[in-house]
Amino acid sequence: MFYLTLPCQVVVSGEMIEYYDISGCYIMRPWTMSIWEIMQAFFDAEIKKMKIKNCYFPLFVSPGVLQKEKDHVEGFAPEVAWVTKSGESDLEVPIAIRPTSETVMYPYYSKWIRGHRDLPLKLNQWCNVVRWEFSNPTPFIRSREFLWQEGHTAFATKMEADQEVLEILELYRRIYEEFLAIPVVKGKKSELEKFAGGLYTTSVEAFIPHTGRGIQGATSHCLGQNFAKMFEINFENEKGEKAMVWQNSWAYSTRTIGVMVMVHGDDKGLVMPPKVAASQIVVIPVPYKDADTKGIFDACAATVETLTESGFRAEADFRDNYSPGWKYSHWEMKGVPLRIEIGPKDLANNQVRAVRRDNSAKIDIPTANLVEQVKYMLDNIQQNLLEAAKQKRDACIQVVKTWDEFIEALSQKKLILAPWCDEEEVEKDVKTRTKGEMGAAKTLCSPFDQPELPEDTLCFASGRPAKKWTYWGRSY
Ligand code: 86X
Repeated sequence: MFYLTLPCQVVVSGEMIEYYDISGCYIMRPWTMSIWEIMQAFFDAEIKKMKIKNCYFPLFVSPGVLQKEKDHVEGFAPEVAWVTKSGESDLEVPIAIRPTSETVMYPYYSKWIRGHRDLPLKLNQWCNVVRWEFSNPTPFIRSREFLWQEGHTAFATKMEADQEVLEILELYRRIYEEFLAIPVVKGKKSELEKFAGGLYTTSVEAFIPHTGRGIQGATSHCLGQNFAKMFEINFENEKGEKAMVWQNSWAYSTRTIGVMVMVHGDDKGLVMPPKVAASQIVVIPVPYKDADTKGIFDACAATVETLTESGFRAEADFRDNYSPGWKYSHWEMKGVPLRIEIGPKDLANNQVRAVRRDNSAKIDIPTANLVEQVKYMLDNIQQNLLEAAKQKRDACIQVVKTWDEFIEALSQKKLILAPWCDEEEVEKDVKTRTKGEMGAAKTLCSPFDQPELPEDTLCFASGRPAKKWTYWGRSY
């Protein structure tokens, strides 16, 4: 099963993850959590600009409420975890742990929304959720507990809901491209792949070149009025008539961090984009036997201070029980974007040596230009990571017109762009026809940015008239 694995050794030796004694549960160490916090600070500020407010609903769900949406819960039921005991005694009624919070929140939306002046209601929560998955657990990508934000909004009109779906999707694109340096495609999910409880689903889709798999990066759903019907979320409109709200929900999770590890990691370990790295620069003293050790250590401390004062995240590794060589490979495994070495020669020349993690380039920087040069290099690393990831991804995109080309591209682990008739049964048929030990092919999304589709183009799978270009592939 190597083709599926996120390099587990890499996240452990990079000090992101520690394994735990419950399968599918992982300890997220500071090197992980600071990435999460940086993305959270960005997203939280952006949604506040959109007048979305934070709240916190309970972790526990009563069985009655969970059953309320039984149509869409039914398929997920095996994944729901239950608390059945307190101490030695059985609970009178078992209590579910939230796998998502629709059933927890919407009864209160029904209570809080009365008239059009109560709308829009725009809430978000940062929390953990539990889904007791049975297929092979993977840190970040498929864990039984994960962190996410879930936004749940209600509007008087579909137009407002439609607009918000895309605004949120744009924030997700920015998290991936501007912070994690991962190129994504924005698009719409097929009827088969959308959230069944909703009207339509949009997503950002990433691609992992070396496994040849697509991965859904985040989703922004328009729920339409389905949940409003189920939970009786009604309001009196301006004309005094009873109306149903239009709802959205949207989420991104700690899975984003797994995508980052897989897209940028290399044979030396993790590669952190500077924008999310807990430490952007590590400063390592390189003392020789007769050298001025104190002078070198002082220069390291001064370097960290200068960089910190200028707003960079920098630290020195002064540990005396490890050699400089050991520290180099340690910080390479952790993926710190920039390493600064200071030895006797550097001290004598009033310079430091900088080594980039992304391309191993070594540059001597005069101490006087330190801040300016480091800023330039970090910006350049951030840009280069995105550019390199884009080139690798684009090299995997294969446009196909026929079934034979499709099968050939699939066997070459390509990200396939094909003209499609948009029929559900055709997608199901593609799934059955591609079933195998590698997993079936499915649609990833229909990109909003559609190439031109000549009028007489046929669907690659059914031979009927094609309606749109769609990305296909195996996925996580
Ligand atoms: C689907 C839908 C939706 C709010 C989002 O994608 C954005 C944030 N939720 C989540 N989904 C479930 O509804 C679900 C339900 C149960 Cl009961 C479950 F055990 C697992 C689930 N997984 C996904």
